[in-house]
Amino acid sequence: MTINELNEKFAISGVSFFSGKGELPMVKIDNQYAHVVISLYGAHVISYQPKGQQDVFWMSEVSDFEAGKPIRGGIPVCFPWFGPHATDSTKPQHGFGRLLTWNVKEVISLASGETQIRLGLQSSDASKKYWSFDFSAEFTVIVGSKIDVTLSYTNTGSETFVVSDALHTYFNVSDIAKIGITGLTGTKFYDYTEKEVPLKTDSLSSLPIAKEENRRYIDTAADCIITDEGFGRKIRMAKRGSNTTVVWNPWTNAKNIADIPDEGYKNYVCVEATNACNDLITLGPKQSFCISTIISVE
Ligand code: TA6
Repeated sequence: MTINELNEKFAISGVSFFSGKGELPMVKIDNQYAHVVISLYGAHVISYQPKGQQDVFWMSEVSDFEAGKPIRGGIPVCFPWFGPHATDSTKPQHGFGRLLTWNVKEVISLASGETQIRLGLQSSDASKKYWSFDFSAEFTVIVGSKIDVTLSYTNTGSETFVVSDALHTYFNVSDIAKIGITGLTGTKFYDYTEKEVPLKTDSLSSLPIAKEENRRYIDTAADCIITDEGFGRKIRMAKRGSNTTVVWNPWTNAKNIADIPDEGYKNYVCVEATNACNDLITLGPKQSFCISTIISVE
């Protein structure tokens, strides 16, 4: 659909579609609570700015905005696998959900004054280049004093499939030297900064980002709180349908990542609602699953 057609069919008060960076179709939502921008390419939340606040999400100023490449920052959707493909290294890291354009299903204003948008993605020739299965996925965002983001997917075929997934959120922070992450004390994690990926237990009361971190915490549904002394705020990341939480910051390895400025790692941390490791999702025909992240500023 063209931008005009999207606006004719789905625009409501405070919600409009536009051609964003790289001419990617995007939607902006303004209501009494917040300003949000979502790219239909990747079903990718680019910005969430609650009234009177800095953006909650970090976006790389050198991100690609180009079909076939992921957007760096905001909330990339990792589906139907998280990380490298299990058996085929030619397949894209983190699946193809972030590499295809999703269609708009519905935009509504809720009685609470919140705005809800639903996007959809079905299996197609494009998805079958990466994954042979039949599926239908939905991406729902509710914009209010919290942003509530849900990825749901259904097996619409006749074969069982196994999925790992993530809502791979990049949080905008004043300076990583001024933050601490709580909620994971005593939780076991695989440390992906070490070649052998050892299983460790987090013994810290608050996790600082003072070196490269790539932790996959297992068996946890707990909220995480990022306390940011520089911005004088706490960001809460709650979740549903996720038993793995990933914390990632590349530290100075950012200089080897083309779409992150060399010093860009100082202004974000990823805290991700994930299903990975021992927490894979197996869906038989007609079965569905949902993962959500619910983010607010306190
Ligand atoms: O969630 C952490 C992670 O899996 C890291 O290993 C790192 O590679 C990151 O995601 C970013 O992945 P991307 O493909 O977006 O560069």
